[in-house]
Amino acid sequence: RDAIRERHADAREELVPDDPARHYIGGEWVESASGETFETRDPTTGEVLAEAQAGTGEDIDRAVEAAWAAYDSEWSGADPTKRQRVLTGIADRIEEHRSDLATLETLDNGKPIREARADVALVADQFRYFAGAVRTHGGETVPTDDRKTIQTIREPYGVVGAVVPWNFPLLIAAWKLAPALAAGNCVVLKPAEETPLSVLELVRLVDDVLPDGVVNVVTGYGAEAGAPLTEHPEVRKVSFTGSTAVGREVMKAAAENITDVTLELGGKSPVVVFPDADIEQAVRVMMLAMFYNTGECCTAGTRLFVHEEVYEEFMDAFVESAQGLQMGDPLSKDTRLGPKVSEEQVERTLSYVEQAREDGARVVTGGGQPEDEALADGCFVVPTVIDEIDHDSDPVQEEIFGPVEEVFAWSDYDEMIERANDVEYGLAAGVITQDLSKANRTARDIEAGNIWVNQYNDFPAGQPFGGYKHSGIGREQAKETLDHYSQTKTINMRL
Ligand code: TXE
Repeated sequence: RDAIRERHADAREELVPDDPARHYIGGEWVESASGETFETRDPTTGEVLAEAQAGTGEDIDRAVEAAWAAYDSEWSGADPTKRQRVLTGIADRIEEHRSDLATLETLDNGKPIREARADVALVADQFRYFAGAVRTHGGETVPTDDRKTIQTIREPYGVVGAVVPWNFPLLIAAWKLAPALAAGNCVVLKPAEETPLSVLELVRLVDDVLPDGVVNVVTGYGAEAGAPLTEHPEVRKVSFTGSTAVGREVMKAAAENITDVTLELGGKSPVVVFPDADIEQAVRVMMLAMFYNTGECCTAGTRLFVHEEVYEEFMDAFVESAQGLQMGDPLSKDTRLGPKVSEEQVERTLSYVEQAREDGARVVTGGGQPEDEALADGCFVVPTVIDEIDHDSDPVQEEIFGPVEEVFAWSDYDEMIERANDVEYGLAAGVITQDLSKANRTARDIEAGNIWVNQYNDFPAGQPFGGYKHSGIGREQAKETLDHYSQTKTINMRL
C-alpha cells in the first residue's frame, strides 16, 4: 500500500506541476470567472491529484467568443495543407510525449498503463488519419446542361462544442478534435470532471502548433459547464459522448438551436459464442471484450450468449481466466485490471450486482472489492461473472459500466437473436465462430453499429464508430465523420 502511494506521489509531482490547473481559452491559461475550483483524485490512492477550475456559463461564453475570433481571423482561411500540417504537428508532439501522457491518464483515470499507452498511440494516429483525410474531403459537380455548372463545396460549421467523458479522456477528445479541426472548425471542449488533466496537458504540449483560440478547454461539472456549452446559441455543432440520459438533454437543447449533433451514448453489447467456437480463443476475446479498461467501455460485451453445448466448458475456462486477471497498481506494466474511476462508480457497479443477487441470479465469481490490503485505498472491483439472471431485469437492461459479465445459455438461434436485440442500446456486438457464414448472418441480424468477429474492441482510425437505437447518432473516427463536422454549400452558376 505504501509502495503504491509513494509511486503515485512521485508520478504526480513530476507530471502535475500546475495546481490549480486552469482553463485554456484563446491560447491563455485563465481562472474561472467564479473563482471556484474542484478536486480531481487519483482513484488508485484516493489522493487529490490537482485542483481544476470549476467553469460556468461565463467561462463558456468567453471560450466560444475566443473560438469565433480565431475562426474569423485565421482558421476559416486555413487551406487543407495548413490544416494537415497542424494536425501532423499535433500527432508528432503527442508521440514525443507519449509516455508522460499515458502516465498522466493512468493517474487520473486508473486505467492500466499498458492500456493508457495503447490509447495514446491511437490518439496520435487519429490526428494523422484526419491530417490525410482532409486532403480528400471535397464536394462534387452535379450533372447538368452545358449552360451552367453546379458544384458543391463542404464548409465548416464555425465553432464546435465538444463534451467528453472520463473512460477514455484523451482518446475520445481526439475523436472529436481531429475531425472538427480537419474540417476547418474551431472547438470548445469540456473534459469530464473526473479526468480533466490529460486534455489540458495535450493543449499545453501543442500550444505553439495551434493558432490561439482554435482549441479551447473549459473544465467543470456537467450542469455548470457542460450544459452552457451544449445549449450555447453560438455553437453550430455539438458533439457529445456520455450517458444516454444526458445525450437526450443535449439533443433537446440542440433542437432549440437547430444544431447538428453527434452523440455517442451507452451500450449493453451482446457477444454470441457458437458451438463450433475455439474455446480458448473465445475466452481470450471475452477477456478483452469485458475487462478491457475495467469494463468502463461503452462497447463492453456485457451480455454473453454461449451455446448450451459448450456452456460448461466455456464457463470453466472463462471464470478461471477472470479470477486470474492481474489486478493491482495501474502504473505497473503487469497490471491488467485497475481501479474504477471513482467511488461513485464503484457504488453504482456493486449496487447492480446486489440487485442481481436479490433477484435470485447466481454470482459465479467476484461481486465485491478485493481483500488485498495493498489495494484498500483504491476504487477496485473484482472481475465478476453472473448467470441464471432474468434478461428483463435492470442489471441486464441497464449499463453497469464495470467489470461485470452476464452470461446466458442459448440453443435456438432465433430466440437468441431476439434476446440479443432486446435492449434499448445498439452500440456494438461480437460473434465467435469458425463458420464465416454464421458470423455474417449474425452480424446482419444484430441491431448494432459495430460488429466484431473473433475479436473485440479493435479501433483502427478509419473504421466508422457509432450506435444504433439509443446508443447514438453519427459516426466517429472515419472519413464520413468529416461530413458530420461540415455542411454542404451548393453553387449553381449560369455561364
Ligand atoms: O456520465 P455523464 P457519468 C454512462 C455509464 C456511466 C453513466 C454515468 O453507464 O456509469 O453514463 O456516468 C457531461 N450537459 N457513460 O455521470 O453525466 C459530464 O460533465 C452537458 C457511458 O459520468 O453523461 C461529462 O463531461 N454535459 C459513456 C460527460 O457529460 C453534461 C461514458 C459525461 O457525463 C451534462 C461515460 C449536461 N447536462 C458514461 N451532464 C460512454 N458512452 O462511453 C453531464 N455532462
